[in-house]
Amino acid sequence: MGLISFLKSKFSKKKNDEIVNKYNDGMAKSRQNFSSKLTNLAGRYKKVNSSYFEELEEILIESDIGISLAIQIIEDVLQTSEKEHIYDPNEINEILVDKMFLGYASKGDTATDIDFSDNEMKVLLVVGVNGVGKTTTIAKLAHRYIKMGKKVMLVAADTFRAGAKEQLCVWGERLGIDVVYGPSESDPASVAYDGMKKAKQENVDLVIVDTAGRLQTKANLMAELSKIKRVIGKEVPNAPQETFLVIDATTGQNGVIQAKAFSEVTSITGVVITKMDGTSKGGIILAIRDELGIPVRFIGLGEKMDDLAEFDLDKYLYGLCVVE
Ligand SMILES: Nc1nc2c(ncn2[C@@H]2O[C@H](COP(=O)(O)OP(=O)(O)OP(=O)(O)O)[C@@H](O)[C@H]2O)c(=O)[nH]1
Ligand SMILES: [Mg+2]
Repeated sequence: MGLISFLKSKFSKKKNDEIVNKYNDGMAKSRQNFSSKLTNLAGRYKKVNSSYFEELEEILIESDIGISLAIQIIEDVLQTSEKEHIYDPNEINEILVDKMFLGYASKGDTATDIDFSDNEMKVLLVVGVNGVGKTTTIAKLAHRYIKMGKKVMLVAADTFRAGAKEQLCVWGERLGIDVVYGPSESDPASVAYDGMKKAKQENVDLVIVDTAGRLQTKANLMAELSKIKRVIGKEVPNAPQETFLVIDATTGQNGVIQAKAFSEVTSITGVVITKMDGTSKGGIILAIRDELGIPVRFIGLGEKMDDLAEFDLDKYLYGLCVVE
């Protein structure tokens, strides 16, 4: 059984599953774009040939899957087609989704959630360029872990943008949790230091540190991240255990460039892709995974507090490829 059939049988029974529906709603634009192109292509050919594969490759590239992964996937599909004598376009499209699955899954670790099993305080540092959705994602993550019964604290280490700490404080109030902040334009590392001190005193389970949006091309701002990290590590052993890079799905291949630049200056343990609901090119997740191997941990599927889901490859591919 191909993956599409498997996903259909896995998820069609789950019409009332909140998370499956969230993926499906949030990925509607991408699905509309990607699967309608596949259906249209399959409808125009009785039997696949080299121009079919060229068009198929074009569809992958247009979906932001990335050129090198698109080429690799098409080569894999071609090989299977020849080896197993499969030339029916619909069957080829099924094989395509299998290969997309492998394109992600074969790149290593797929761990998603933060591991609280050792009962040590966890520190999560959130980084990314301006306006990608860092602060909103922090609020969504805090909401998620509060619901799981964790004690969460926020630290406003974005001392740069006017209104940044106020924005985080508004979220803190809504969530009913403490936010540690310092004076405007103070050193973000010193706010991080105060945050760690307070978090230890208060015995929190998870501290989430918000940072200023920084362009990957600004060396001094990128160096500042290392300083924030060092200070956190001095106060809390092994921290930050997690550093999430937030990437806006609507920025396309630029997201891959950002991911490369950030991972060169600091170790990233996970990527959060936001605004999946705002793009019709949902393939960006596969491109980032292909280029960097870093697992996508969460995806943002809307602006509300609940519009965040743990990344799940099956649900993602179902949301992207399957029309029922
Ligand atoms: N549609 C949609 N909008 C989102 C999502 N995540 C964030 N946003 C919106 O993106 C905008 C920017 O979000 P912020 O959280 O302020 O972004 P930021 O990265 O903290 O921005 P800076 O601190 O200025 O660098 C806001 O209008 C959010 O509501 C998402 O998953 N979907
Ligand atoms: Mg922010």
